[in-house]
Order: sequence, then C-alpha cells, then structure tokens
Amino acid sequence: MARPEIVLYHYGISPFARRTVWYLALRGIPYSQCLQPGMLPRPDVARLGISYRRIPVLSIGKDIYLDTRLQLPKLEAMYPELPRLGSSTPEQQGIERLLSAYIIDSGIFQHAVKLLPTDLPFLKDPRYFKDRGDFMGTELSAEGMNKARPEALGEIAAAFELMETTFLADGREWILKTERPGLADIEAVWAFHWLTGVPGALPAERFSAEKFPRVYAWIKRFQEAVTSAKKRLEKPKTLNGEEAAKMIEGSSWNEEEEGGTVDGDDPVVVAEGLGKGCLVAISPTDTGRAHKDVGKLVRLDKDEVVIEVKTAEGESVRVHAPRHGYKVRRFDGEKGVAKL
Ligand SMILES: N[C@@H](CCC(=O)N[C@@H](CS)C(=O)NCC(=O)O)C(=O)O
Repeated sequence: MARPEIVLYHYGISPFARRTVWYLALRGIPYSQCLQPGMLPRPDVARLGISYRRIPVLSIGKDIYLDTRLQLPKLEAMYPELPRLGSSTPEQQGIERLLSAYIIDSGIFQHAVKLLPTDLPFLKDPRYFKDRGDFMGTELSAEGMNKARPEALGEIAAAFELMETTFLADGREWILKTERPGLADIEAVWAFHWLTGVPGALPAERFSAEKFPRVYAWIKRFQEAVTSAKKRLEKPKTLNGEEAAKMIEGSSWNEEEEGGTVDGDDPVVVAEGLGKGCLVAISPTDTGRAHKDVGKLVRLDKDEVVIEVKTAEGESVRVHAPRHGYKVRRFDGEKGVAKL
C-alpha cells in the first residue's frame, strides 16, 4: 500500500519548524508544505479542526502530530529503508533526550526570544506583542524585552560555553561523533543556529567565531549539510490550505485503523476517570496554553495522547500530542473550548 503523504504546516523563520524541516531533509523524506502566517489567525490549521496555535504541525495521512518532540520520533520510526538519524545505544539516546530537554525545557528558547532586536520589522507591528502575549501567557512589550536582555544574554552565553567546552571540546564534527549530523545535533543546534542568524540578536563583542570557534564551525557545518541534503531532495510542493486539507481528508491513516488503547493505570486516566471514547481536552503546559483541542480519546500511553476530531468538512482525523508538556483533562463543556 502507498505510504500516506506528509504535509508540514510551518513558516520559514520558525526555529522550531526548522527542526522538522531539517530532519526531513537530512533523512531524505519527501513532503509537501502548507505555509502559514507568522501569527494568528491560521485558518488552514483551523480548517483541520485544530485549535493548537503553535508551529509546526505535521500531518502524515489522517494522523496529525503536534510538537516537534513527537514529530521527530514518529518520523524516526518510519522509513526503515532510509538510514535513521538517532543513535542506537541507550547512553547516546539519553544524550539526545537530555539535549532536547535542555534547549526546550530549561528556558533557552524563552531567553533567545528576548534577544530578538526590537527594531526587527515584525516586532514593530503592535499585533505581534498581542499575539505573542497569547502565546507566552503573559503581557509582552518591546520595553520588557529590552529590560530582560542582560539576563538573557548571560544565559545564552552560558549555553554557548557549554557546547564549546563539553560536547564539541575535542574538535569532533558532530555531537555523537557520527559521520553525518545526527538527531543529537538537531536537538541542540537549532537555538544557536537561529540566534546567530538574526542580525543584532547577539552582540559581536561577546559572540563570534573567535570567542566560540567550535560552536560557530558546527553551526556552519550543519547548515552546509542541510543545504546539500535539500539539493538531493525534491523541492517540497507548496499546497494552499484547502488543497492540504483535501489531501489529508482523502488519505488513509498513518497509524493503525482502530487507533490503539487507553492505559487504565495511567495516573491521569485514573484521576480523570477516562476511557476510550471519552471527550477530553488536550493543551500544552508551557506556551500556547489557552488553545485546547477537544476530541474523543483514542489512545493514551506514557508517551502519547491521541484524540479524534472533525475537520471543517466533518471528516475524522486524529490529533497526536506527546504526554511530556501536555495536559489531558476530561471535557465537561467548559465555555470557550471548541465545540464538537
Ligand atoms: N514544543 C513545541 C514548541 C513550538 C513553538 O513554540 N513554535 C513557535 C514557532 S518557532 C510558535 O508556535 N510560536 C508562536 C506562533 O508561531 O504562533 C514544539 O516543539 O513544536
């Protein structure tokens, strides 16, 4: 049977989306893309019946994956004929997982956001601060960003220092001494790649190829590897929202037809009294918390929660989220949450 098509909903300057774009390129996996605006509203995502506000969103057939922390392992488990990017030893897998947590969960991303120069054109748009205030769950302003800059610079300098003096200290090309960039490199490089690519984000007197030669050379090597991988891969076809939605609605499931089971011993399942078919709301616990997706619970295990939702055309699709960083609650008709 033909493999279901992949569609990536993203926008070009999204550093999180690049994690998935790079993964697809380095692995040589063909996909289509549905390009999104840099802020809400995103009717193309809403068209799929999804309230989640973050980017990227990845569909594989009628299964739709939120969060790069779920998208990368899902892709890693697919396409057995293409060499995987992740390592196969438990120790190295531990390093990959810790790098993901370090960059995403320890606040590096939040500090990096505060370093964006406030004279960037999109930061001059007052709608940006309102939109990103909703994303962060707090009020944002250019003044607040400028105030937070000194601490953020210290935190980011510490992250550069860590990479320079530990993982890359012995002059290796890739974090796990692989021949090509691997998952560990993607997990770590994206925040450094992003910040060094935004003019004015990092002061040249503290951040340069002279101060952090190994980190800067690693970012450059990584970009070159991605550029040549992209040349080998067919350019992704760009679909508009309706084309993408129609393609998804007409696809087969990527995962098993019955969708899986709900772990009756899971503490959230016990506390909320959940079972297969219950209506639940899922939402992130860090950013974009106000955007809850409501659907019928299809599967829940230690790694993943899956719900079934209806697209605007009434077709069933399944939305998958990782358990880490997501809340699952019984849906009791709370006001303001998507109706089913
Ligand atoms: N943990 C999520 C975070 C995604 C995220 O924060 N994405 C940013 C873009 S880089 C975002 O959605 N920003 C707000 C927006 O674009 O609406 C993931 O790994 O996918």
